[in-house]
Amino acid sequence: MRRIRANAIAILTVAWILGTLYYLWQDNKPHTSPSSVSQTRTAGGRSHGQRAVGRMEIHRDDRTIPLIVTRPPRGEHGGPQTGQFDEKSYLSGKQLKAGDDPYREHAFNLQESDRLGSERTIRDTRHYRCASVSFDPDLPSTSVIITFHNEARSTLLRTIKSVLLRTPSSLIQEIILVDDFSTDPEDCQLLTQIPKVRCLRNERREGLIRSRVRGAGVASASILTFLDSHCEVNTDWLQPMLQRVKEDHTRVVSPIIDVISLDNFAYLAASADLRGGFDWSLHFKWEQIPIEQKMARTDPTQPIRTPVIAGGIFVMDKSWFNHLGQYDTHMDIWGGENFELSFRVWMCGGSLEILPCSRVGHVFRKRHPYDFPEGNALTYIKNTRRAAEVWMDEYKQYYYSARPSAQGKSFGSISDRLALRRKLNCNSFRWYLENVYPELKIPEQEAVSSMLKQGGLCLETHGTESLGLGECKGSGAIWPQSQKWTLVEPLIRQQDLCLAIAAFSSGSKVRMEPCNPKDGRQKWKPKGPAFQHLVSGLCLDSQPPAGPPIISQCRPQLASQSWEPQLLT
Ligand code: UD2
Ligand code: MN
Repeated sequence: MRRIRANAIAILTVAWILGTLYYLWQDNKPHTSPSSVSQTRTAGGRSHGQRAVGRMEIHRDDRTIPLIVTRPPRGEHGGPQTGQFDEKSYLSGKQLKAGDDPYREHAFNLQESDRLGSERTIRDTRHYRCASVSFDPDLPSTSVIITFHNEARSTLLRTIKSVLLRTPSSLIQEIILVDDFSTDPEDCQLLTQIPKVRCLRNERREGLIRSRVRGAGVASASILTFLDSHCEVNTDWLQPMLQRVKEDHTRVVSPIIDVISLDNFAYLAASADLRGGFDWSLHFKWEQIPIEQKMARTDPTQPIRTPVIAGGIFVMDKSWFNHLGQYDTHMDIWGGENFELSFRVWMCGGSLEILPCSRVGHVFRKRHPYDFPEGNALTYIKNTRRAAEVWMDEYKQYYYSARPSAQGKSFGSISDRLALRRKLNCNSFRWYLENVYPELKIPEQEAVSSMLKQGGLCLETHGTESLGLGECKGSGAIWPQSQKWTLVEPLIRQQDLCLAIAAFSSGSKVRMEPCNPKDGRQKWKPKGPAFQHLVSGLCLDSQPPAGPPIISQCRPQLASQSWEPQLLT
């Protein structure tokens, strides 16, 4: 028995080795029709006629683990053609001095980044099925816009080179660098020796928002692609995004953002099950795709709808960008613009998605390596306040509750943005919450204490059970407990006691009982100036005025059903 098992294992092993060798041979076989270059490009990347190193992959669950990684041959897709650019002298012009803290200037390990060089092999982190997705042969080209303020030369250069090396050159119209008043103008200027690279320099620090708008303003392609200045794009990152935007110009699309370690610059695959979300303080976070959507995803190459984007890496049609009002250029330096753009896109007729077959690496940092002229906190508050004031309607109250320090801070005029919102005829924030982000929990309504006034009289308790109308006895913040009511839907309460009906029929008395939110006899909702009992549909009525209140058919225009809550300050 044991012998048979051993033989079976040996046979399987030999078959596996032979299979592998055959696979490698197939993969290395010279392609027969170089003339068919770029007839159809697949996300697999190598169009016909290109030389490839052998590759073998293990497919496990939804991950692809290449054992032998393909190295893009120089000039893949016709790049990199770095022209007259002298890379060595560019990089050596700025290098870490012995003994310097490698994290100090950029909040990542500069020494490690410098050591890596500008071209390196990274793992293709896409799901293996992405390699067989095909794209239109006539995808539009794009202008890539990269803004930066004092970026490290080695990361900036690697961002640019990865774009030139890993993208079919016909798809890159130009790379527009916006130097946001970095200390050394040459960081940007010298890079224009690389074909397709343009450089704009701000004459003063503008921040990433106005810098991007400036870059977009000079872009000559019909599609804009924004990147941070410390990215590395992965195999065939651009085609899935151009395809989606070409099909529908109102889509704004992002890649999955992989992680480049800030310590050793390892390129790490990010989870493919995440989308962008936020809490009421307008703090961005990655969150799991809701379970129902996850279950419904049979095809891992399909787009993921996202309520917000992280902000730095996305592709958008240029006329759609302009039509929707670009960015709020009164936002400064960094932060908040991703919410403003995301709300605007969804509420004004577009959509946001993450494309799992597009991967771009980014160095996520723990702190900002640059200064904020007005201070980091104030700037974030100003920017997010502008987003909340323009787009969040009555829900902005939850932003202020979650970020009390925002109250009273200046945020400039928003009249232009409000006019834009009216002109574009955008949906309400409530629509956004219901249709795009129903998972965002709306905080419980805060308990409000008030008097319930009717004419000159107030609803009051007599002892623990009975109720009636009495002369209002208080002023300012000082009111007797017997006349103080707290409205927390569906309850109308006074400490631990709640307004309850005795029976469900018209004319039934109303009295006080220990609160129990599950008891149908205690549930009320406002109906104009009246309070309607939820189950019976009848309204709280003070007739006859001498006795306890009752419930009767709702006629909120009746004085005896009209309760005027008067907030206590
Ligand atoms: C994330 C976004 C970033 C932006 C930000 C919110 C990603 C990968 N990154 O922050 O793009 O949406 O959230 O605002 O989604 N920069 C300037 N001028 C400045 C400050 C920054 O040009 O005054 C540049 C900077 O060099 C970089 C880009 O703006 O290229 C984004 O800044 P970051 O990398 O510090 O922001 P990050 O990735 O923490
Ligand atoms: Mn960044």
